[in-house]
Amino acid sequence: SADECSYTFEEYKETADWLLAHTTQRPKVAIICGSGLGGLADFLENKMVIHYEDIPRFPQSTVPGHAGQLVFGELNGKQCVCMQGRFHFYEGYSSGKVTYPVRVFHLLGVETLIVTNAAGGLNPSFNVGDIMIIKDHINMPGFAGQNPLRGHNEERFGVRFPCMSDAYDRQIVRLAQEIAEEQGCSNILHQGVYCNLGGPCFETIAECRMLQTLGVDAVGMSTVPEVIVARHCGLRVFGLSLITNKAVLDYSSDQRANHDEVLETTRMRALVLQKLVSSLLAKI
Ligand code: 6GU
Repeated sequence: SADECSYTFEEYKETADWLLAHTTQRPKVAIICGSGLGGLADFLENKMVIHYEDIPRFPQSTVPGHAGQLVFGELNGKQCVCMQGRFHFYEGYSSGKVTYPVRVFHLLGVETLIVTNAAGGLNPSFNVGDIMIIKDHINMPGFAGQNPLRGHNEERFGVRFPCMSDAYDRQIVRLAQEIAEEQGCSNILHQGVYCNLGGPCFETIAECRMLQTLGVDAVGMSTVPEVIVARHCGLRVFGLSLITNKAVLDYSSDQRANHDEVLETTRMRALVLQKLVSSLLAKI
């Protein structure tokens, strides 16, 4: 169905066991790289690359230009696994497919999930190219019943009614803030609320105004389903949004949200974001 995690425990297990048999690496951290931010995986040492199409039961990437591979390796001395290419709901994947890798990571022994994304800035104090630590989220599709945990609850992953008031690990947020100060990039770093919409349309002006009224600082089309499934199975979560453009809030503006601007900003700032994640890894 469109929104259920309809896989059996054994299916996730089969994928995880296959991966455990095909690499000797045992990462404790998984990183899901957002659009234009997959370059992080290129910095891994002792890399082992596995294409999604070679992994049993793993969802397949269909979008040209998305790498579609898991990269195992060491970043700043820490073993990790990176998803280069994530699955988005707007591509037609069910939220069960979007979040499939998260449960596989859990079965691999991963304890911490780091998520990155490109997002539109709604907070007027945010500039294009700034980075926002996700301190909380609004799962907008959830208001209409679209939740990745809808359907049968697999108790081996987690409880029926998981708490979400501590979704984003506050200790890691503090560490990231400290590192940003050390690296001299705290002037472009904020904390805020991320809201996901289904996409693929960018928001109307009325929708942006509504989101701003609701206390949203950045808006995007990803991340929250993976975070919900990660928290359900007990992973610690840390998230970063790169503000790639400012959401349009004014009818007299001739700005238009577009994907080229998103990609241009990720090219400009990917290294700063990658450096932050890399330094953080050494400390978690
Ligand atoms: Cl303005 N909106 C959404 N939904 N996603 C985005 C974005 C805006 N900018 C980057 N990703």
